[in-house]
Amino acid sequence: MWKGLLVSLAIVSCWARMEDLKLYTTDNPYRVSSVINSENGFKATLSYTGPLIKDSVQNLLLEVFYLNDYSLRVRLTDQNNARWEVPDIIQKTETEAFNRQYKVELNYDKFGIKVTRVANGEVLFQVKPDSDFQYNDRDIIWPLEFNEETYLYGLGERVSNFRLKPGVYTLFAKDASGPFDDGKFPGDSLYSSQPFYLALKKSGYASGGFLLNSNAMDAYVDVTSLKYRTIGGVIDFFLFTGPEPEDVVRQYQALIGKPVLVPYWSFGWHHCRWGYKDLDALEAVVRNYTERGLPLDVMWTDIDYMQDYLDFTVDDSRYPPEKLKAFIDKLHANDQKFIPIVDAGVAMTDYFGYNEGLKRNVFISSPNHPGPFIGKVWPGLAVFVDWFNPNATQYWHDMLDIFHSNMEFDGLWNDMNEAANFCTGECGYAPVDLNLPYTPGGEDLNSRTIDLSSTHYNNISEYDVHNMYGFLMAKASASYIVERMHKRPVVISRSSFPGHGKYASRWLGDNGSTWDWMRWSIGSTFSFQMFGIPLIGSDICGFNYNTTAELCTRWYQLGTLYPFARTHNSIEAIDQEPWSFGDQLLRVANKSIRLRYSLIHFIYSEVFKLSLTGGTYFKPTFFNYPKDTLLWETYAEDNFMLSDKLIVHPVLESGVDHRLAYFPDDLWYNFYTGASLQLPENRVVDLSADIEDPVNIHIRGGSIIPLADHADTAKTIEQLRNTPLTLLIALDKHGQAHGDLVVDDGISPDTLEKSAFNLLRFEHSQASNSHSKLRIVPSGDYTPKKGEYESISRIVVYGCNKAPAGSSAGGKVYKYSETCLFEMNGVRLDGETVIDLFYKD
Ligand code: MIG
Repeated sequence: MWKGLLVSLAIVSCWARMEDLKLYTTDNPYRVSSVINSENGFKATLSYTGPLIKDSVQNLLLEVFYLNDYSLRVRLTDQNNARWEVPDIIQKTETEAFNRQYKVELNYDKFGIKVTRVANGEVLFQVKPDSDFQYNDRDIIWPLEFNEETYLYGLGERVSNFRLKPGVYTLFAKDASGPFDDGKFPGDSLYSSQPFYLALKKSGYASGGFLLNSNAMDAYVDVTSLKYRTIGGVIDFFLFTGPEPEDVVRQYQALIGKPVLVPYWSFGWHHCRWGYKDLDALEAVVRNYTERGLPLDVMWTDIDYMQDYLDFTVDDSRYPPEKLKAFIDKLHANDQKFIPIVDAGVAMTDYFGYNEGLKRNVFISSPNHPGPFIGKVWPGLAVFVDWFNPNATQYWHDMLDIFHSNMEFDGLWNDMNEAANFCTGECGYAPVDLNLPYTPGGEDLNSRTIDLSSTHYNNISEYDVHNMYGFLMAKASASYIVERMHKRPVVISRSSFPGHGKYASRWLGDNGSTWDWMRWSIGSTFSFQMFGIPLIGSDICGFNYNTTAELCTRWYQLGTLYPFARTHNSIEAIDQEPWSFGDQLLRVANKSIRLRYSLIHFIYSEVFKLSLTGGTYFKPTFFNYPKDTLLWETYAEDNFMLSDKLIVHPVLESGVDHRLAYFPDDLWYNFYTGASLQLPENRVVDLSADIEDPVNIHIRGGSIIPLADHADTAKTIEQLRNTPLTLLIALDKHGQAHGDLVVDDGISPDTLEKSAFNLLRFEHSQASNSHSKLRIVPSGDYTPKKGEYESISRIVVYGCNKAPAGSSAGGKVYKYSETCLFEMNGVRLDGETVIDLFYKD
């Protein structure tokens, strides 16, 4: 019996009637009682009435909170005993709903809950009274039914199609390199647990859900349903009503925290490889970049630099301190940055990192003996920081201080933080038998990680918090950069958990140098955009196995458009530096990096805005066209959009010089030439894609994009802060267009709190047949330094079918087929400005 709580006030009185109705037997043994309604939700007790199962929680407290008009929280906790709950992730939520977009109904007999969308009555999810809902101590099932075909996305981390096909997906952080996950039983684990999903129905309406739970779990995806099965914690479930995919993502990120503001330089070009065995090798790479006229923003170093793989140490013989200092000083003098790796495992050997941690008692405790848990990683035996210990962050910061005094890094790379362990459980001991009623992923959960029976501060069990290790390590690393270096954090971590993006970033881990892996990187990038980690990308040219000239060349064309653009390579693979395969790769790499450079203000501005509003930057095209069902699957992952302005169709296969490209119904211009695209009826266009040509990009009519002048000669993106801008205006069919530019110092950590940025809004509209106006509306409090973002050099108009006559800024005008060019006499970008553009009638 479904009963709407909105209309029901006399809830408690219904209960008597329910008493008589315990007739049908279902798999769900919980019965509802004591419902108490309140303005912002309701509470009830669920009592277990099933057969005697020793693990079943007897009395559950159900709490439903109407967080706001679009978000709902459903909590189920043990009324009698405390259970593990994930701390400190959820941001303060309003709990104020005036115009709720959802309706909640509770089934009064057997427990059941149904949430529908007010706008069209569709079921957002329901837990049916006859479902296999179950709440046993170490085996909880939260079965969501969607009632009609529903496409599901998210539920990371994995390498898979963006849309999750029916199957089982495991959420348990693990150092596993792929393979491609098609949902076959038992599920596969990867570096992170991200229990958020996006659901899309044929109506074109999207919703989302998030299970706040850090235990190992499986997610069973089916055509019309999703079932979470977790081995502990509580059910703390959040629903987001959208209705568009981008709305769902924003609602989710408002809950877990919007992305941290990262520095301008982090959008530059990053170079990395494992196996540069000494400082000479690093120097040679930087020299090669300079000598070959290639831009380089950030140089990285992998574990090679460490002394015996000891965290916070530098091998003095191979990286002599004075030469190393000079090397980093020179990078900094050239506006370049330096990022070293720091691994999770602290070597268990007589040195300051280990001794100091022992003294402060900040390591995870062994289940087998007094003292720290002992695993094995690169340095040999190793121990692991217990991030729940209140002294852990201070310890970590103090160690990083020592490290920073030897190697003046600008950002940090956190690896092996799932946490990875070369032993299964504790080295030298048999893993403690978990004796689980159900094992997510089907394989012993102690395999190659910290024994789940190990303990943290306050007796917190590794069993409950395993999935949070990487997130907490990255958070502590990020707070070092903010608190002790007073800069915005760049922490590129391998593992993550919901809330990670509020502090740190990610790369996609060990991929392979294959065409498949390059293609899969697109869907994985989409997923992390939803998870709230915009600064993300995969190893360009591929990590494992040998790349080829052609693959690497195509990967530059794609990868230089990732939000985070870094080439990285395994120690075992052949060289893949941009000069390793002859002139063609070198030329294309250079052109591709410089294309990114020309877009740098657009990239920075769009990602910056996500820290204000949440949302995605590098996104599936259907996020902008949610009703176009062909984009959901057929054309889901062979193209992407940058914000809502650029669509990209990269080449993802070998041996071709053109590709078919599907376009959603809109006005599109070739980004490079301004030629408007003539769409056939099926809107599939055969685009030429010679390997020497820049990647196919089209700009949507209605967009304004600021382009950096001198991108073709700059050595770093830092230089492009001080060059003029060209405004690219692509007209929609009404002659309108708009876009944004964020101007700030690009580095201060407190920019948002101080509102020390200027968000310039460009608005183009038609005043008459022969006259249009470009309005530049600034908002915010940043005063540019001299020369910074000073002026507009040119305005280029795509879709301009008249001859230009002049502008209020003076300067010459030109007409090239469908485009017009207005030279500006250094229009300044500081105050509110209107530029008039005139055309011959
Ligand atoms: O066990 O530091 O994913 O990027 O180059 C391998 C060496 C350890 C794994 C990382 C990879 C890195 C490598 N690391």
